[in-house]
Amino acid sequence: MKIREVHIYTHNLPVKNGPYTMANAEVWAVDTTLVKLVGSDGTIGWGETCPVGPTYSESHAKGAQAALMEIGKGIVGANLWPVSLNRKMNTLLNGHNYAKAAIDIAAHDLIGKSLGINVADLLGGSQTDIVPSYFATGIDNPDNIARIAKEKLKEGYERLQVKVGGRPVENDIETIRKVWEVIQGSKMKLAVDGNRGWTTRDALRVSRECSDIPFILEQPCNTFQDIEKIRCQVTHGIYMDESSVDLNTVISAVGIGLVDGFGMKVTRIGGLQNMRTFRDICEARNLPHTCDDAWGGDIIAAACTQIGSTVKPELCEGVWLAAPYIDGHYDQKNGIKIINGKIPRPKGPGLGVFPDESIFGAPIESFGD
Ligand code: 0XW
Ligand code: MG
Repeated sequence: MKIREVHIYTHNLPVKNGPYTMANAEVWAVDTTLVKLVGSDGTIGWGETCPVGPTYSESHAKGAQAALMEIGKGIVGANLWPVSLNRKMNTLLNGHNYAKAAIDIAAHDLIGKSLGINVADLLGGSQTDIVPSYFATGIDNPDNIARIAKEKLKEGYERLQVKVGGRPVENDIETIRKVWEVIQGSKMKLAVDGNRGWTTRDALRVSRECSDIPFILEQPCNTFQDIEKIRCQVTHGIYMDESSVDLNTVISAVGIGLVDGFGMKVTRIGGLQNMRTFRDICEARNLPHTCDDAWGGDIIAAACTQIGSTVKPELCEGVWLAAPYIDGHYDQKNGIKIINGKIPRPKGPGLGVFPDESIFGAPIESFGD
């Protein structure tokens, strides 16, 4: 099957009860970018990419739009099967995984809808229809974060990611200690996410001073090299998030035993085709990982949930969704929700969601017929 039309849309998503804060970002609203593909048989598929502001990682909304404008014309008439399509996109633009991901996701949705197959099955088969999620806090004072930990534990979440960095490290240590007082003895797993915000000096201090608390350190410092520097000096496991920019970097990190797992974003790695390769590399080395994205509505949430459901359950660290921070859904009926810390997987064809495109207005660009 071939691509007949490509349409690009943008849509503003205000952050409910904003801002969302991380070591390197304070986000009040984001612009998401949507791709609608029409196949040669008239079937429609949707993709989405939504950087959480311009400072979280090397992606931003206008970059996604520009990259998609660059690629759009060249993929009209291209083969929809994901391996061919990704190779084609790479002949049209170097890099820009996070933009290509929207096309790759739309292609998976379209193929699934055309064949009447759910995307989880296209990706190898789901292991569960109830996918575990995890809650990520923002940056706040230790008592507030401990209160959120208590609340989320009660709601049924089995994993909590506490944001740190971008402030005196003593506040981070106090936050970790107060959260641990709340969740100690429960089933809740703890991740401490620096979002690149600590120096290696700070990361070493936190690991030393909290050596009695079991948590993993997620992207504590800015670079791959920073992680290499602290790797043998910390007692906590390390997960890489922002630095795992492509499959090549993932292979390098896995190959030298740099990390104990990953916080992974579907769009950063280039979409569902690359994500399934990433999933299989992790399974070969027994490495746990999440299946997230930085932000976005029902389309990206469905993509994360579908691939998350195919991960070996022991290695699945959860699927994070921006849904709690977004008012409304693109698909009122099948929109993705978190219930008691878990996500019921939509089982319809393709991604299992059918966006109401009137929400997005007119396309900013269209290619094809
Ligand atoms: C918690 N997240 C998955 C959502 C925000 O975009 C940041 C991200 C992370 O783990 O860094
Ligand atoms: Mg992270």
